Amino acid sequence: MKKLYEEAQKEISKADSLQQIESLRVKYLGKKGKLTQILRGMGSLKPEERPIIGQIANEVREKIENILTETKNKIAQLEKEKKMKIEYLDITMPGKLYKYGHKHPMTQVLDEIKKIFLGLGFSIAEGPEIEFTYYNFEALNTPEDHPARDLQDTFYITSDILLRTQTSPVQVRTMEKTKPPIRVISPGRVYRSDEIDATHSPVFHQMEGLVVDEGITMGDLKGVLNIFAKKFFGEDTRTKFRPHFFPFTEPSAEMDVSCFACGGKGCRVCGYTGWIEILGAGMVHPNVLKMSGIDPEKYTGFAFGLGIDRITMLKYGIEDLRLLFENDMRFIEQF
Ligand code: 2U9
Repeated sequence: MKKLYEEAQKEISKADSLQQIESLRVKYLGKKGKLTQILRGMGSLKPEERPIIGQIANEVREKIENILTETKNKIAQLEKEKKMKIEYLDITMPGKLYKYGHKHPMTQVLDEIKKIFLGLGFSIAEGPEIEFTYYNFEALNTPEDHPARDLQDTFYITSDILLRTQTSPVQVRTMEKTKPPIRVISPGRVYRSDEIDATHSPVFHQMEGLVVDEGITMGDLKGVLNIFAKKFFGEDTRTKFRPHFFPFTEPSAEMDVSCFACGGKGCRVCGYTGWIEILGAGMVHPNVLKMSGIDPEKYTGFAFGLGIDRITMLKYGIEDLRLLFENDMRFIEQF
């Protein structure tokens, strides 16, 4: 038994894994282990020898158990240290910065403009981008010989169907199906057969507005568009209306705002004029009201239209329209 103990001690001291410890425990102390085998042989001893040998066997078992436990704890500690070394985590390291997406600059501008008009009691109207020629031109008092109707300027699908060149068809459809008072804005994509350059794209974005009710005047037009200009470009913004021509409005005007970059003194942004052209507007032509089933003797209205792409470029000082469509992350991330 002494030899057995020494042998066990030697083997256990060499063990370097928990599995080895377990197999050594089985080898020496298990049911078929070496110590059990010795105890089985006790039958051949003299009766007076048995308790003495039995006691020694118990002592040996206890001692082997002790060194097994001791070594097991040592190995467990070493393994833990090894694991800690491999899995070391520096909790003082700066965290990983997650990239958050955000809205496209043009969407941000459109959201801002929509919010202003929603606050003024307008609602949003939408309609198809593929339109009947009727809604895009005839219903808007744009005659057959108007240059905008030229094949060179408009994408026709058939002679009756085209890609809308303005969002006005949406308002025509609104007038057909709703009785005044009407207060709508119609943001959306529009198409024109233009060559791509720094200020032109065959697809761009517009927002138009329409108000129809009894007693609507040019004063209402100026009042609403003044509020819009101040809310969007800043409270100090002044506006100026210049006469213009559109087939669907009469009288028509273009609105300039005092330059938001220089306040009107003149700078590169406003081409040293102090003013920036922002939108077109006018009183809805009586023919347009009539064609959509609204009595021009009873009702009047005003309408306006602005280019979202252009306003976005102005607001952020973007000099090339193509940047808004290319989605180059180096550009997009700046907004
Ligand atoms: C109806 C009646 C009248 C919409 C209008 C403009 C003036 C205008 C341009 C701005 C820049 C188009 O994107 S742009 O090139 N638009 O100047 N739009 S009045 O007039 C309407 C609309 C609908 C029934």
